Amino acid sequence: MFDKILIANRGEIALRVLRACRELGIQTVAVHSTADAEAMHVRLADESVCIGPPPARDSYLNIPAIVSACEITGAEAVHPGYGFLSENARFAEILTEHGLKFIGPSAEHIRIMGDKITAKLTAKALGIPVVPGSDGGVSELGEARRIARDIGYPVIIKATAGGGGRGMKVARNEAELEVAIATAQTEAKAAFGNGDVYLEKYLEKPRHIEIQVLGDGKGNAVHLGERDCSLQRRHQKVWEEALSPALNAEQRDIIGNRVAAAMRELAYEGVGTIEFLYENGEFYFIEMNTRLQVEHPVTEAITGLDLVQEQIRVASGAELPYAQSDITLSGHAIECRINAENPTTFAPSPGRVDGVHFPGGLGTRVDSALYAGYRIPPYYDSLIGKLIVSGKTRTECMMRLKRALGEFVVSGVETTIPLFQQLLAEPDIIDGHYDIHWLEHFLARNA
Ligand code: MV4
Repeated sequence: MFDKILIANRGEIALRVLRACRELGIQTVAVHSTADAEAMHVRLADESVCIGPPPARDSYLNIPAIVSACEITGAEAVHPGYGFLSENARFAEILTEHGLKFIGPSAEHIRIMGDKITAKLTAKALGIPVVPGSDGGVSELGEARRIARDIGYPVIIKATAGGGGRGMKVARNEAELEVAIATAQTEAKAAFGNGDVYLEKYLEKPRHIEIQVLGDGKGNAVHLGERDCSLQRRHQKVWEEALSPALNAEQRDIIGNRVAAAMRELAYEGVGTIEFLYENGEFYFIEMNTRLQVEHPVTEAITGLDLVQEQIRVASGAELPYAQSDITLSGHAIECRINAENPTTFAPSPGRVDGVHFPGGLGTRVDSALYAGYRIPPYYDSLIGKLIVSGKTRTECMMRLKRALGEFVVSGVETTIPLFQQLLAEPDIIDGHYDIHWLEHFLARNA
């Protein structure tokens, strides 16, 4: 096991990783920008190193500064958290070249999944169901027309370097196809420096269901059930739950076992998430995330596993000590992402947090780096905390969530807490009847 880990992140996820390290008896090194000198992750770590000025490109994305911080402190491994360098294959390689361990999958696996065309071809070859479309990129209109006629309109054009919803265009008929492809290529080239695009059947009202996996890089892998992340605004998840209200145990076993078998074949190391669109009882692979995700706590709640400790154990060379049959998925969990934003306009609301009170009690978890007097800097994302409730049933979770939101106090800045109180009064939310467009429609209705 490692003696010392450097945490290359900030905010709630830096605390999350720090807690896992401490429970494993591992020393922690925090890194921070000058804007984060007073941040909670710096206060709680055993040591800290300032790695640059406020803009992330000069600090949390500054690879030479992070490698130097490892060398200065004697850290043996780096946990990247999510965002920032967590899916940067070059970063993983550079750490390896310096004799440091990247806590996560191999650079090769990060690279494969980072290119959406390669990811989809890989998934298909591994027996994972994918959205019908071009097998590979499309560069010329005639080819695109043939594929679109074959799979049927509407179709969607996506950038291979995209992901997270950027660089997508829908064409509802052949007349719209030419412009959609040209626009997607131009936008992809400008945004990512790679204009390659591919084509898929456009699914009108799917749910976003993702499967959590964990592998040891030695051919052992398990799935840990799914999360339903359909409630999103502008491709930002707002509410996540495990398990999905839309699936039954048989559907879960079939897709879960497929995915776990694929990860064994890849000899995947670390945690990962296979994202699917789910419509009319069918799963369609769209992307794989090769990092720990924001919403991992709902999976922890239904499995009893500490996913960050598991990441660290497999990174240190341990084999998975359990098989799929040892994993039990029990109860229900819901996560609300709380942002420092106006709950109606979603305008960021940085500034001084005058006071905080976190809810507590059975089945209530708050992951947050806030404290009274903390100044939320304007340079980073606006996530200030996650409320995770768990219970025996979804109904119990909904009551617990309402109770916990009522206790939650953050004064001095605006937060999205009132949005969740509104959502809890919606029959569709109460019944679990929502798709990927539900939240945007709700917000448009209530604007
Ligand atoms: C789609 C789709 C419909 N059909 N692909 C958006 C983010 C990216 N990860 C994939 N996305 C979508 N891909 C096909 N073939 C609709 C979306 C989509 C979406 C997906 C998940 C959650 C929210 C979404 C909101 C709008 C569009």
